[in-house]
Amino acid sequence: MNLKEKFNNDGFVILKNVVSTDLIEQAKDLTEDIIDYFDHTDTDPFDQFFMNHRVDQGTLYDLYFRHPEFQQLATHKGVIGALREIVGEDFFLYENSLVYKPKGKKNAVPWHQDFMNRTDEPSKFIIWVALDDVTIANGALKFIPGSHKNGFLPYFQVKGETHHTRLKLDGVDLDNYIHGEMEAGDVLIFHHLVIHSSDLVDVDEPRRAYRFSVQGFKQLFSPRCVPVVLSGGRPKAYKNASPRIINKSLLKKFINKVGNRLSNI
Ligand SMILES: O=C(O)CCC(=O)C(=O)O
Repeated sequence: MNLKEKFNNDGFVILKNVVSTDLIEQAKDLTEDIIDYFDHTDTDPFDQFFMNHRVDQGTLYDLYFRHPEFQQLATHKGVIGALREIVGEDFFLYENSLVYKPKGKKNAVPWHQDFMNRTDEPSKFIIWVALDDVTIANGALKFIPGSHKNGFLPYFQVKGETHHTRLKLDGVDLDNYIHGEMEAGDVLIFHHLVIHSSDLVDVDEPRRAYRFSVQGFKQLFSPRCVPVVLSGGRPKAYKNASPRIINKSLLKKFINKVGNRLSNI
């Protein structure tokens, strides 16, 4: 099976040894600084543009725009090459964050699909660049292979949590999961509809992954900031692209966002 066939079959693939140790060490060092800084303050100089980091829940947001070190990971030749095989030539950065499991906190992530409340948007492809070895002990993701083929499933939301959208479990077969174990520098790519979760852990070994999602040109909308083209984007792709907000719920979200920005000026 080639990469695309394996991805289509399972809903995820892990690529070994893609990103060099230098780039991984650089990102880890920076991550330590960011967490240390935001452990001691609520003041974020970028807060009118980006989501606030949640060091209590292990999510640092919008690092691509804040730190060139993470741009190097998202635009890495090996990562973009693999994505081209799976997604096609033209895609842009939809959103990005860094996910880890703070010790001593409620760090389990219950079963879910990503973007479960965005049923009217095109498919997204989520990429994890492992900064540490990701093991069962430190909280590897668990996947139900092939579950992306069943489309969006019913969900409920828990307010205030970073991973707020959760799968309603009735009738969902969760027995045959696989752990996505990785070594630092490996890259995981998964479909946003594949069912996944991770367990509560309480170990000293960190599990940090730079996580970003991409979307094809079918709908040029990014929930924060602007669509940053990561691959292709030559005018021949424009015929597939809708630069407009094409449905009412997106239009409402967009108007609210602009309204909030204006009222803060
Ligand atoms: O950090 C975790 O364990 C879960 C992250 C997750 O669900 C995701 O990357 O989509």
